[in-house]
Formats: sequence, structure tokens, C-alpha cells
Amino acid sequence: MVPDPSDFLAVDAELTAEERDIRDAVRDYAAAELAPRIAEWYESNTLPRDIAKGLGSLGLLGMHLEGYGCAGTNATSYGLACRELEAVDSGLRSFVSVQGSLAMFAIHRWGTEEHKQTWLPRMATGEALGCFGLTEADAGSDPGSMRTRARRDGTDWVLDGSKMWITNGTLADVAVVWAQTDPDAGSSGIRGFVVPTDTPGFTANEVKHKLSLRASLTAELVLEGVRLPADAMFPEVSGLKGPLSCLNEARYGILWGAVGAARSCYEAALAYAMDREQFGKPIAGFQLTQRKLAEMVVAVNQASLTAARIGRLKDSHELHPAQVSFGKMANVHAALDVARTARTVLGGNGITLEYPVFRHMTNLETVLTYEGTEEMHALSIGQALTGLAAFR
Ligand code: TGC
Ligand code: FAD
Repeated sequence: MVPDPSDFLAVDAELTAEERDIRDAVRDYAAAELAPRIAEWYESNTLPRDIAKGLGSLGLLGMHLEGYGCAGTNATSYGLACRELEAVDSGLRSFVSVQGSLAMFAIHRWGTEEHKQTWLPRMATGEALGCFGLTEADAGSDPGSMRTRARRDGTDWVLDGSKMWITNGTLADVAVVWAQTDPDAGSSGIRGFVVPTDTPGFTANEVKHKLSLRASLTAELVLEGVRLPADAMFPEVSGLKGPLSCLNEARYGILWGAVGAARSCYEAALAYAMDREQFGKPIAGFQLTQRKLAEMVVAVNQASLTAARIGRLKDSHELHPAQVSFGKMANVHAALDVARTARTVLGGNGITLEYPVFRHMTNLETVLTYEGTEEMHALSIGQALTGLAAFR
């Protein structure tokens, strides 16, 4: 039998019936509700808050978390959902990553029972939104150099500082904020705080003029004397281990999502090449075009295999962070190559919003950078191979 062009190596044949059902439900929902509006959102640099309710009712928010109204699926199912959302746009997968893998995961893994009861059920339905503030203008790849400070005042905590590039920052009802604490506060090092965004002194300013990830809202968070009760702090984690544990979850979703963006670009190029005629025949009939199609289908399927394998490692609790770095680095790199190749197949039409390719291509420039740049992931793999840390 001739291989299926949209799953050439039949990678999805390895999925369970339940995983296939989840894949199909997300794919159908995204095609019906999100794909028709995505170009408009991208062009106007918006993402309506009300998409959260639909995503929540499908069980996609905090999807792989247990209890508190979360769906509690396995990791492979969560990856498939990321893949199908990012096949429409990286901004949609970002929305779900930040809500489920960063904000909700942080509260679920490190929060008190009260944090969990207060926030998780409402976040799972999309009624409440979260964001995750780690990066600062001068502390990106090196978050340990952050300047945001939490100091003690009586039993309260008072936060001062700012965070940059925070996805969903202007939409969020709750921000998970990472801050340095004073050694004399009895809790030195970086600590995580659950910050309701209506706390006096908290403001979120939208980052304008982005040329990438435009169907996603990005913000600067400003914290000026934000006073929080003692129990706003995650009690049991200090140091970078806290935020990095959350990043592992979101990076895992990204390595699946990149497969979706790549697949969408390759499928658009294949359909276009079959239809578009030059020199009296479809451009798909030229050897040079077929070479591009072959390279794209190889890249998409290799990325898909990588995601499937890493999904199974995560499901069996054997996944090492360096393997997540492998997947994020390999799959985002592959997706960018596919997007750039697909763009050439579409010729002039490839630069418009009428087709998804250029939108994916510009999105993937952000995806390459956030959640650890390609260089950081190369260094994490290098460290795992050699035992030598070359970050500094
Ligand atoms: P280092 O000394 O290596 O580690 C400090 C502590 O953290 C532990 N650790 C990890 N824990 C869990 N998962 C990981 N992947 C971990 N990597 C390290 C480590 O064991 C240690 O623990 P302990 O108990 O000994 O204290 O720290 P370092 O300062 O040398 O930095 C390491 C480095 C460079 C890998 C790390 O800083 C890094 O990953 N930098 C990149 C920053 C980043 O990815 N930022 C992302 C911000 S969030 C975002 O982009 C959201 S985009 C959202 C969207 O829209 O989808
Ligand atoms: P820098 O760290 O300044 O890096 C610049 C260049 O230097 C990169 O190529 C980098 O790889 C290289 N470099 C740095 N150090 C080394 C080294 N040791 N060796 C070799 N090369 C090095 N952050 C959040 O906390 N929450 C969010 O929700 C969030 N959402 C985002 C959304 C968007 C649209 C964007 C663009 C970013 C978002 N980020 C978020 C921030 C993102 O994680 C950072 O941009 C990223 O970690 C890189 O930091 P930086 O931009 O400061 O680049």
C-alpha cells in the first residue's frame, strides 16, 4: 500500500484507541473553531480570552494533571493535543502550554492545598487564566541572575521588580512569579509566589509590534510593592529547580507542537505543488520540487517519531530533562527548515496570510527562542554527554 502522505511512516498507528480519539477530537475542534479565525487574530495581533472556555470544555487545560477538575490524561495524549493545536498556530499551543504546563503545573506541583483548591478547578475550565513570570529584560537564558526581589515585612512578602515577555500576562487572573528572596528572610534563593493579578502594585503592559507569535498576547509585568500574605509562597521549593521543573513540562509540549507546525507547512506545500502549474504542468512534477517534498516529509516524520518516543519515555516516568532538550532542539529546528522550504514551494503566495506557511515560519522563530534557546538546549545535551557544564 502506498504510504499515507500525512503520516508516511504510520507513526500514529502506534497510538492507543483512546489517544487516537483525543487526537481526532482536538483536530476536529481546531479545524472547526480555531483555524477559520486564526489569520484574522494573527493580523490584528489578538487572541480572544473566550477561546479558553472551549479549550477548557475539551479538557485541554492542565490536561495531564490529576485531580482538581483536570483531565488526567497520559503525556502522549497531551503531546498530541499540542501537536494538533500548533498545526493551526503556535500561539494556540502557547496559550495551552502557559496555562497547563507552566501556571497550573507550578501550582499543582509546588502549591499548597489552598493554592490548588483556589485556582486549579477554575483554571481547568478556562474561567481563570494564569501566566508564568520567570524571564526579565536582563535575565533570559540566565534566569538565576533575575533582579525581582521578595522581602519580608512582618509576616507578609513584598515583591518589587519586573518580568518581560510574559505570555498571557495581560489576560491572567493569577501570575506565578519567581523572585529572589533575601538571605535574612529565612528563605534564601529563588522562590515562587502565587500572585492574584488584582493585587495593588501589579500591572501588565502589552508588548506591541511583534512580528512573530502575533496570535498570542505577550506582556511586561511590573511589580511595585506587591504585598502578599506569607502563604503566597510555594513552601517547599527553592532555587532554579522550581521554575525548571515547570519548563520541562512546557518544553515537552513544544517538541510535539513543532511537529504540528511542520506538518501543516508540508501539507500546504504538497497541495499547492499539485495544483500550481508552470511551464505547462504542475510544479509537483518537477524533480527539484519533489526533492523538497521528500525532504519535508522525511523531516516531519523524523520529528514525529522523536515526539512519539519521548512521549512514551514520559509516560513510563523515564524521561530525562536532556531528552526533552533533544526533542525541543531537534523538532523546532526541523520545523523551521520545513517552513522555509515550504515557503519557497508557494512562491509569492508563500508570503501571504492566505496560506499558513509564513505565519508558522515567523512563529517558529519565537519557538526557537522561548523555553530555552536552541543554544541552551545544545548545551544541556552537551552536559549530559560530557558531564561538563559549558553554560558559563
Ligand atoms: P543549574 O545550576 O544547572 O541548575 C539549577 C538547579 O536546577 C536543576 N535543574 C533542573 N531541574 C529540573 N529540570 C531541568 N531541566 C533542570 N535543569 C537544571 C539543577 O539540578 C539544579 O538543582 P539544585 O537542586 O542543585 O539547585 O542552573 P544554571 O543557572 O546553570 O542554568 C541552567 C540552564 C541554563 C539550563 C537554565 O537556566 C535554563 O534552562 N535557561 C533557559 C531559561 C528558559 O528556558 N527560560 C524560559 C522562560 S519561560 C518561557 O519561555 C515560556 S514561553 C511560553 C509559551 O508561550 O509557550
Ligand atoms: P538571551 O538570553 O539574551 O540570549 C540571546 C542569545 O545569546 C541567544 O542566541 C542565546 O542562545 C545566546 N546565549 C546566551 N547565553 C549563552 C551561552 N552561555 N552560550 C551560548 N549562547 C548563549 N518567559 C517567561 O518567563 N514566561 C513567558 O510566558 C514567556 N513567553 C515568551 C513569549 C515570547 C513571544 C517570547 C519571545 C519570549 C517569551 N519568554 C517568556 C522569554 C523567553 O524564555 C526568553 O526570550 C528566552 O529564554 C531567551 O532569553 P533572551 O530573549 O533574554 O535572550
